[in-house]
Amino acid sequence: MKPRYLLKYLAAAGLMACSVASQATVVFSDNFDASVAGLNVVPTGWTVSDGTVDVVSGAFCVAGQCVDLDGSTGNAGILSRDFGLLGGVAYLLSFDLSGNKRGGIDDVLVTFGLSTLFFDDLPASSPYTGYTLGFTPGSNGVYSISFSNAGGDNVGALLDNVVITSLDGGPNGVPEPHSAALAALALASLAFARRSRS
Ligand SMILES: [Ca+2]
Ligand SMILES: [Ca+2]
Ligand SMILES: [Ca+2]
Repeated sequence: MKPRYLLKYLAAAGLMACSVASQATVVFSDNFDASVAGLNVVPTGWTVSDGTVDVVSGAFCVAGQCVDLDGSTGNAGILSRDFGLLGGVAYLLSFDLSGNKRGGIDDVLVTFGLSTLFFDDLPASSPYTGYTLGFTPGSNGVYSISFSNAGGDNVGALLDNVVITSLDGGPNGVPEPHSAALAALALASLAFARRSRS
């Protein structure tokens, strides 16, 4: 394909990827079912800092596997993950959280970018409930979600089904295709400019 046609093709593809008005779009989801189960393991794709978490299964979970936010080392970890998000786009984090089912209470701090949600004295008997936390970045950048169980008695709150959706209101809520399309456009423009000059 000649560069100018390639450029037109990429431009059209880029515009399609960038300008489709989005309803709520799932940007990320993890039900932890693909992680390796075990004590003091790091769920696939996540980071655990300042302590440990467990990946457990069965009756502790909504389905399949889930995360016990207090591992088995006497020091509850911080489960986190980074995302490239677009400024001005409203995102919504949703997740299912349950008390630990084995007695006692837990405090859990959830963050999404600059937004926070704190569970004070979540009792063991608290059933799985869906919670949401919204965040609209002021500018394009890398932002984190994190789940932090206080204390360290090896029995923590249980987490399953973490989902991030982009809500209507931005030019495009899906970060990766957008930046990939822009990068492709930039490369094509560069190639085209080089070709034109020679
Ligand atoms: Ca699960
Ligand atoms: Ca544990
Ligand atoms: Ca606990």
